Amino acid sequence: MKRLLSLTIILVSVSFITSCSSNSKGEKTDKMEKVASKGVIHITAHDFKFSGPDSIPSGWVTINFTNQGKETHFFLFNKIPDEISYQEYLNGLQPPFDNVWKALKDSGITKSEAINRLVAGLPKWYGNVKQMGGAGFIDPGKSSTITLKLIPGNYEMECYMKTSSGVFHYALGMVKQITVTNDSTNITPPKADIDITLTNHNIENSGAITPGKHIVAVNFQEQPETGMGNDVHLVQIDDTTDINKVISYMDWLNIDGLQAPAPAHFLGGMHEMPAGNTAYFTVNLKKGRYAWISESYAQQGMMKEFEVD
Ligand SMILES: [Cu+2]
Repeated sequence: MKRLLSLTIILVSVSFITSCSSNSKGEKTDKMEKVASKGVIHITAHDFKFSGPDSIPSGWVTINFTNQGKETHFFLFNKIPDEISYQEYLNGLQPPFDNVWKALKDSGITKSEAINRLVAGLPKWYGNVKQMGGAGFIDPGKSSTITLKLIPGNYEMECYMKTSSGVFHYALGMVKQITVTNDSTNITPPKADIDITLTNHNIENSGAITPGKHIVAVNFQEQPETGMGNDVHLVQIDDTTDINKVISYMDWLNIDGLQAPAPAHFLGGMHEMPAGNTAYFTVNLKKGRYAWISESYAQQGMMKEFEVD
């Protein structure tokens, strides 16, 4: 039986790729490579495409992710199995996800039926796809800096938020091929002052959460053998926030899941990585209420509310 790893991820993977935009690409790539060689990469989200380098070094990499769009975005890195090409990856994953999403939306199939259909429709190599982290959900106009350790290979990067009419962002062009090269950065991981540990399926944290800037370490202690992975996002809660709407929003299999408009403000986070990895993201907190929340398991209680004062 196939591993239904992050469905989520896959999801993402798909479709109509817009090829990288043409203008002064050589010059741009050159510039990006210089930046990348120092271990700091800049990736920008627009409605609906990513701009950033085509190749980045392996090892510890710091990525500054800016959302210049009007919608909530994120990115997730999927390491493509060695035996297939980027195009085969997209071609293999797009139809099952498209079909299942259409059936959920138009025919009202149940979520468990949707998962069964996905498992049946996914290519054999799907179990060899590795989700390798990425910047969590982030509001328009905001940016987030993450640091994570990448291994060389061929990657796909995607955003699978949905527009208000239920179209995945990847289908509109938010998908990009990235090569992680053998050249390694010399940077070391940052020193975190907040630690989060993710297990099946709980969020624990330590370290004083005060107003101001923090570096959050996310320890992927456990990941499920099958099903979707554990990740964490930071959501801001105020008196107008309907927390049940937020919980429902986190799961793409819900009709309103990941669909614009977002029911709250999202401030970044870290997508799933294999167990044993640690990755980092920065936050700048003001006084107020927040929650660490999981994408796939929020409905099972994988969230933790807290107050900054
Ligand atoms: Cu997006």
